[in-house]
Amino acid sequence: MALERTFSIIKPDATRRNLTGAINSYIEKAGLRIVAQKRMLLTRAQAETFYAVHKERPFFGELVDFMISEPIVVQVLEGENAVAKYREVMGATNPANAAEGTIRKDFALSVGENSAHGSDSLENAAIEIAQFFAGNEIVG
Ligand code: IDP
Repeated sequence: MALERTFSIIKPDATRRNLTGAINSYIEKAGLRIVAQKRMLLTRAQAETFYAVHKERPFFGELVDFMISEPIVVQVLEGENAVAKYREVMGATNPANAAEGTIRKDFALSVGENSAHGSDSLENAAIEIAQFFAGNEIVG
């Protein structure tokens, strides 16, 4: 197993309900370290770029509107196998299908307002981290 970094977003439905600390405790209990973190409001352009892979999907407009509706918290998480591990800690995209004890099972409101984002590959993690953090903002 390798020490990896993944990119995480605590989404607007969660910041709105004051769940940043609660979600961070799921992350830390899983053995992942939060090595960078900032609260910010995404611009529409940033949200459209971040989710560009979904631009042809019917929910794209709704997703972008949601992601800019309230502040988000962007994070870099570090640990053994961090990409896959954080996907496990988050649970399935649709909270109805998420396993017990996962972030999405416990906090998500719907398939769209699902509280957390985590990179789906090591390659995408590096791209997403670079979109939001300068190297010297990440302290492992
Ligand atoms: P992931 O976040 O679990 O990787 P993706 O399929 O990459 O899931 O979708 C990205 C995000 O788009 C989801 O987390 C969710 O917020 C939103 N989304 C996905 N499917 C739907 C849908 O059917 N309706 C509304 N929003 C959706």
